[in-house]
Order: sequence, then structure tokens, then C-alpha cells
Amino acid sequence: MDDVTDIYREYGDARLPPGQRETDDVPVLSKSGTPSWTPETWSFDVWGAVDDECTFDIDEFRALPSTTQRQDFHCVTGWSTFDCEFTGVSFPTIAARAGLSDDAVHVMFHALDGYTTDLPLSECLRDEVLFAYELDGEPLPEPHGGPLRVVTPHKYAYKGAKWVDGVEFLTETERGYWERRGYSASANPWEEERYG
Ligand SMILES: Nc1nc2c(c(=O)[nH]1)N[C@H]1C(S)=C(S)[C@@H](COP(=O)(O)O)O[C@H]1N2
Ligand SMILES: [Mo]
Repeated sequence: MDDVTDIYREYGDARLPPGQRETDDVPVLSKSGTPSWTPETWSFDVWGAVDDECTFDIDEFRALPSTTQRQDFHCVTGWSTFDCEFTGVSFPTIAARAGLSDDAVHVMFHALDGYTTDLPLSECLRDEVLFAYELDGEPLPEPHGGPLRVVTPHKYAYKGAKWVDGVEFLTETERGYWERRGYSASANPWEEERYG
């Protein structure tokens, strides 16, 4: 297992970002409850500024090269959970499958509950940004985003879309659900970038 919990060393050497409190559990936080889905109809789509738009069903997605990492999780409302073990497919793996256009600069994640969140492409092309389908060796529980969610240990957790079913590559900046509602677009926990 790769251990990347030291991502905080990039940002000032404090594992617990300023203004955060460590919790033992992983609370559930969703804008509107857990959406339903079925394995038969679920698909993950990659589109926009790419060479090859692609679609994966659930078995195809789980057959992609995967990684398991121990990560910390920081919610903008003030709690952090340490040492979550996520298994999934890295963002760079998906980007390489699709092939990025030269003018791709930004990314929008789309989810089954209508949630969206955005990041600059450069902030996504890191091995720690995972499309995760297991938590602590078990299938990712649905309240936490199963069958598939994004995790972004270098950002507040609203950058990690639960129930993710699509990633869109953009040639211009656009804003996601919370980013349009006053939360920070950059969301660096060590700089306390909570509000935009
Ligand atoms: N699709 C979707 N993803 C989402 C959210 C949401 O409402 N819908 N909430 C975000 C927020 S604000 C946080 S803190 C984390 C919470 O993840 P958890 O419920 O697994 O703790 O999911 C993020 N991803
Ligand atoms: Mo959050």
C-alpha cells in the first residue's frame, strides 16, 4: 500500500490544517441525500477536451489499474478524519486513457445527485486524486459515495464528488455546486481557503 498521508508536508508540515478538529469516524455530509443507482445502468463517462471520449461500465471501471492509499480527509465545516484507506483509479490514469487535448485547462466532476465540483487540471493530475470504490478494504458505503467517489486529500473534501459518474475536461474555468454558492474555488485547507 502506498502511504501518502504526508501530502501535508507540501503545505507547511502540520498534518491537521488550521481551524480543523480531528474526528474518529467519517461523518456523512451530502447536499441532498444518497441517490439510487443500479449496476446495470451505471456508467462513468469522460468527455470534453479529450482525444477519445470514453465510457466505462462498473466492471470495466474496476478492471482499470488501481492503487490503495492512506489519506486524510478535511471537511470545510471543520472536521478532519485521518488515515482513510481508499482504493481506486488515479486521475492521471483516467486522463491518459482519454488523452488530453492541448487546450484542456480545467475539470468539472459530475455526480448522480446533480452535484458538481471543479478544479484546475494541474490540481487533478496528481496520483493522490483517486476515483475510489473501496474504503478500508470494503466496498465504498453508499452514503460515502458508493459505488464511486473522488478523493482530493490536498483540498477540502467538497472537491471530492461522491457518486461521481462523469468527468468533463474544459478549455475554460467553470464553477461547481458549492463554488457557485460562495465556497472557495481553490480550497487549500492549509491556507484556510474556505470561502471564495
Ligand atoms: N455528489 C456529492 N458529492 C459530495 C457532496 C455532495 O453533497 N454530493 N458533499 C461534499 C462535501 S461538502 C463533503 S465534506 C464530502 C463528504 O463526504 P462524506 O459524506 O463521505 O464524509 O463529500 C463531498 N462530495
Ligand atoms: Mo464538506
